[in-house]
Amino acid sequence: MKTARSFSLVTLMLAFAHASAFGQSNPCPRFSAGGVVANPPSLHSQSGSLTVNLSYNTATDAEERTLYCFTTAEGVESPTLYIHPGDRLTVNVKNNLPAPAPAEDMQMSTNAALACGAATMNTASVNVHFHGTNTSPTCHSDEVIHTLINSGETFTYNVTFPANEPPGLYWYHPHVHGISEAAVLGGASGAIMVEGIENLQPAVAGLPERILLIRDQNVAGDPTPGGPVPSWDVTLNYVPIPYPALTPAVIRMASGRREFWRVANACADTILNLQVLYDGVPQTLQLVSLDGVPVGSQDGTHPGGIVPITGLLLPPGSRMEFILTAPSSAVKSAQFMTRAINTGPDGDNDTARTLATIVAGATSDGTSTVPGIGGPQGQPLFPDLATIPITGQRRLYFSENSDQTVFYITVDGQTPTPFSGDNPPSIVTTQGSVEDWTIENRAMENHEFHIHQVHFLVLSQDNFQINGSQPVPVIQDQFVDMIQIPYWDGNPAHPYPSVKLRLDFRGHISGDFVYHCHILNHEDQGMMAIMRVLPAK
Ligand SMILES: [Cu+2]
Repeated sequence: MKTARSFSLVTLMLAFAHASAFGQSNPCPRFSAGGVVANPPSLHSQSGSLTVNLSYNTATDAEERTLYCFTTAEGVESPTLYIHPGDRLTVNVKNNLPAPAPAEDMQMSTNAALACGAATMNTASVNVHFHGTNTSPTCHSDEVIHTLINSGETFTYNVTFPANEPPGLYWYHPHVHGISEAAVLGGASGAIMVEGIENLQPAVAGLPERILLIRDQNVAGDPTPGGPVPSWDVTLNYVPIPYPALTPAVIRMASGRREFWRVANACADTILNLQVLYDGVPQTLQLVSLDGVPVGSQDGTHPGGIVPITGLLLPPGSRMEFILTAPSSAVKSAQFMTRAINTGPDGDNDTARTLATIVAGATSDGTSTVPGIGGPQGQPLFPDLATIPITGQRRLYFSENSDQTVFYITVDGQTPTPFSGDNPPSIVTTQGSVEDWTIENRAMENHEFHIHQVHFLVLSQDNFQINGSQPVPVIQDQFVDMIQIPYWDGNPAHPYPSVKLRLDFRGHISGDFVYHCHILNHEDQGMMAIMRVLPAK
């Protein structure tokens, strides 16, 4: 097949780029700037299960940046894990990082009974979060509060996906509080693909499938951000777009052909606002899915629908999947880009960058292929949520201390407290509840709300315009697991920007969920809290 052959050629070219950049010994190889983008390697479940052995490694690149990565025994880095709804995903994680000095050990929790894996945390600790998945937060599943895998240790995850997990793009990354930003900036992340989207969104069946993970990393030399200097560099499937040259990566598409793009903002900190331009004109992206949930499928009465958009703000952690028609031969220049973000007076410098130049030719390079229609549509995970009576309402807010060294997410009326695994849950509810949460931003920079274990329905986006921000129309009434609340302008006469979300705890999952800002620098500095979902009696 043409697709398969072109993929292997690209793989060979990229393998050469690896070797020339680092030699054979670097366990976390990265591509050279200007490289051709190819899908990550993939592993597929069979007969209801997928078992993966991943080692956690570190290296230092030529710019003295610390890299981190998950690799298989064969040296496959950050594989995409393809599973079906209802499958069991087993991940055996071996931490290959060198042991730090004993003085670095910190107590993760003072309650030894809560330990999951190692009891003390240090700078070499790791764990794994299965972002967006509606899986259990128990030890050996999607648990991040107490799970620690330390240097030399091996730990097994057995994650059972529900039979009604929405098909789409999810991702995995380390989530040890205090060092999650460093691990994700280091590149230790990969995609999880829950299969079957073609049965809910038939328009994608048989199309070339392009998986794109946008990551961030420190800018070489650590220049002070501002003006043209971004707070972080970004990479596209490990092809860097480094400041100051900002050389874009290359995406090779078959001229005029449609592709299914599955894009994750796998950045630790960088907010993206993605567009595709042909000769300067924003192209229509046929939006298929947000955060792993097919758009228009939420009410359970129809499988899905396509929403045309010309771009989308994508918070860290978020995913968008869309159909894009490749440029015709008449197009002179084509770019996949992120626009600049207004993050607020106290925010980061997330600058505009061309991520890739799109080159249209005879073949679609570096892609795989979406299967044909054939499987079941599955049952909706969140039936009737828009119309069901709610059982409670809450108000939460993001805030920071005056010198921006401590970050909080607080239930209104409680005392702002930075996260600790020893904190009691800030919210307690019971399985079966349906709650509306208003989340305000009382800080002068953008924050990005995420909760583990469940998606939420976006009911409203309020007071965004006080600082010139705009609500994001396409996420209204959709299920997502990430939402940005833009910054407050500091004017006491102005209301706080806020969102109203409906959360569904009727599912099969109980236990301690965490919610936090997905700018991981903020999460590491305290902007996370625990909610406890008690099992239904
Ligand atoms: Cu934040």
